[in-house]
Amino acid sequence: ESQTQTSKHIAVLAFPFGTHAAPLLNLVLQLSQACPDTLFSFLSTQQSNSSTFPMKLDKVKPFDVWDGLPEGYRFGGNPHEPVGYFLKAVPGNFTEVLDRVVAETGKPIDCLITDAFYAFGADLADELSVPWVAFWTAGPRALFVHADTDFIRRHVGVNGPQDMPLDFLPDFSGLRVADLPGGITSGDFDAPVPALLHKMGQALPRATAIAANSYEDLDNTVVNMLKLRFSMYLNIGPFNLVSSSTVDDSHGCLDWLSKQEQASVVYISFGSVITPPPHELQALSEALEESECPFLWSFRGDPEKQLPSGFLERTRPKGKIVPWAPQQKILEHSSVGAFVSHGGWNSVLESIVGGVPMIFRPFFGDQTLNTRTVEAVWGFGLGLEGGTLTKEGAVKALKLTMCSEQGKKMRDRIGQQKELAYNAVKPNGSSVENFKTLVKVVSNKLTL
Ligand code: U2F
Repeated sequence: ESQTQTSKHIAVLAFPFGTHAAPLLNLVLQLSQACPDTLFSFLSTQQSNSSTFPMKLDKVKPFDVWDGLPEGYRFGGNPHEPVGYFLKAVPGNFTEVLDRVVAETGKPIDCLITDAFYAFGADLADELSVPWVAFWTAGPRALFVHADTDFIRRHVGVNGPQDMPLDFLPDFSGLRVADLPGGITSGDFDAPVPALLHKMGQALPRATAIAANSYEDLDNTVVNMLKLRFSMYLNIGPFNLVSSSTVDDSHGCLDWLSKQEQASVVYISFGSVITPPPHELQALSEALEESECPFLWSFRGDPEKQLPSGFLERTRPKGKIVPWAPQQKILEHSSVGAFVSHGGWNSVLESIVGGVPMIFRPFFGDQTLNTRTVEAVWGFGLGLEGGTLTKEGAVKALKLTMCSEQGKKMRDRIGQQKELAYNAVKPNGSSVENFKTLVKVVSNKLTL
């Protein structure tokens, strides 16, 4: 049995919503390759494990924890609700399973890796006397505003002016209070996720190391501030360049793309959590028809029911709508000219690696921050006028991105950023070197 050959045991606690568990598992698979003598126990909910675990793995074992849902619970459409229930069940649901895993394997835990969301990782690691590695799945700038929430709140004031520039933070002058995630200066501070993130910001200085899915040259000023705040902040991404995932193209997206002209197609996806409201779906559909761009849409839901009547028939020659798409490969395809997205961090990184300018309709969390950062700091994407999808706003953004001088500039800038991303993962690149340091941390071989 492989377990008898492994000398170390690392426990991994995942956040089972959005695109969190998948990149964490990705990190664990990379670590498992680098530490063949280590057994990894990966704890998440049954639903999350069943969708993220690719196959039975020898040294990385999934364990299901309670999802916290009340008996007979039925999902009513609000994606934040199951998150709220789950957060009431932590950390008890995790520690219960951890105790069982240790008892069953006879292997005490040598290191704790958690989603950075879990501030309780600090106390848990102390109790176990092991290093705590926190994995941050979003961008450096979002981490920074959570780490500095108290300072920002004092400076802006609770419910302070939304249009106030954030120029009191280095390299934030292009951003405003309105671009911050909810729960930092306004909103319900006691709601489950804002409370969680506030605690996270306070606990993370206790982490032995923080690993993030980003790279040194992206948002470098902010990265340098994070390095001052934390004992060890390590960018080890972008993961879409360091891992090889299998491509599921059962809907023939890549074939379809290869029949389209260079940089002519608009790719649309709002990530794994969100579907825009009906009137915005209508507005985007009308804008696509008016702009006459070919489009590929990864659509969560039922397009027949949710898109305007006749739209599917009328756009069939130019458009392709699928329930799930091989997004990374699509964004790397030369036929794609723009990406309409919600601004999730994984999507931003994948668009950079594809060299595709973005148009954003942000919904929650870090998405508004990502939107403004790409638009105002990095200059390779656009927010929509008024922040939501209207026909006029979307037509304007599509025209600007696909066929204007400014669009060409955005493409040039993102092309340069793409090169920096590739450099980070070359042999001796910054992410590769940071990963080697992380391996030392998790195998307790670091001499500080
Ligand atoms: C949460 O993000 P989401 O899961 O909503 O969005 P992304 O971070 O952009 O990740 C979506 C992933 O799903 C993939 C896509 C990304 O890797 O390639 N995908 C796909 O393969 N095929 C499809 O048809 C559609 C998507 C949260 F909402 C964000 O605010 C956070 O930034 C993010 C990370 O913490 O998690």
